[in-house]
Amino acid sequence: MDTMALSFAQLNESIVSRVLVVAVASSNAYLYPVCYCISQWFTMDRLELVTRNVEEVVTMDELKALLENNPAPSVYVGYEPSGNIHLGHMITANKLIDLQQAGFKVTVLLADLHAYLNRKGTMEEIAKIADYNKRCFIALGLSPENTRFVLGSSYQLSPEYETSVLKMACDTTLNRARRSMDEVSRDAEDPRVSQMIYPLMQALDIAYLGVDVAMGGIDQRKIHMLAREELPALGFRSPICLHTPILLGLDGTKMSSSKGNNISVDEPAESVTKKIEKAFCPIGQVADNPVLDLFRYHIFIKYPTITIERPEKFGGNLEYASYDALRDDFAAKKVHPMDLKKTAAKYMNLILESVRNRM
Ligand code: STL
Repeated sequence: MDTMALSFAQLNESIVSRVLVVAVASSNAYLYPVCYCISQWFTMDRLELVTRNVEEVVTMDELKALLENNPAPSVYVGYEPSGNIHLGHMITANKLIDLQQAGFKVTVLLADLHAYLNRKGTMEEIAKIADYNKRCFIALGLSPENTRFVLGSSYQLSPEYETSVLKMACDTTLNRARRSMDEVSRDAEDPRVSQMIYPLMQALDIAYLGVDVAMGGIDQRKIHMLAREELPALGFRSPICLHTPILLGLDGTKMSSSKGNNISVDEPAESVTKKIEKAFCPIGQVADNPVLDLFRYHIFIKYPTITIERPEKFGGNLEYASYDALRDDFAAKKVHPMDLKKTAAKYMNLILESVRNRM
């Protein structure tokens, strides 16, 4: 049974209900009605797990109804294959793992045709990268048995799908398609027709993958709103959307691979430590603090308690069992940025080492 896949960290969180819901939802069909009742009793805990560290839910009422009525709903996230899997991908992967623990069936779309439409390479180049990405996501902790990986081109070239694209192209104004791409496209100044097809296909992916929930970074929200509006006219359901935050880079400015302000899954430990040690982290500042964000979105997800090691003369070690407690002490200047950074580097390297060992 799937409970075996639950880690000690999750058990430590002592939310027994989650374990029960997952165990029950994934056991046998005869138990379904009983389990369904039990799972309802625990809906609140499931909702908490599903929505933690999420920036936006569209809509919360629809999500609550889904959780109440369906012990095994489905969710997908799409990625353009990328040679550089980094902290941003890790945030969505962590969220997918939460969703798996909450009983969701997870699909990861390796959106090779979307990468092509966004002019990221030839289809051959993109196919190799997609394969590497699948290995990365499994190494990041997505269960290979319970995750469906789908290559976009495996269904997006069917006559049915293409007919839907053309139908949606008739229904959607050029202005709307262009605006939906504001946050995601390159060459916003000189957009190609391919970049107008892109959001229509992304909307249709939700329908063709048959998922209840579309997840992505908050930069995907305009495309998701387009999907919610346009899909019903084609006879499909409007999806629930779950948006994770897009964080700043370690230097406190917008993340960008050329600025070296991000961390890759395959980055050597010394480089991770160096980047974190020179990260933006003013004394007592909580807002837009990328080092605190590492604790919130990466470290506390994997480690229920963390220790800040300090010499006795600086007050000795500190232990924290929640992000909020650490954040409050940092805000009160009880934790110095240098100690916060050293601790972040230690835990990030432990996390990344275990990822690398699984690749
Ligand atoms: C990017 C960066 C990123 C997300 C995406 C692309 C998402 C692409 C996508 C494509 C098709 C879908 C869903 C998502 O159905 O963070 O360049």
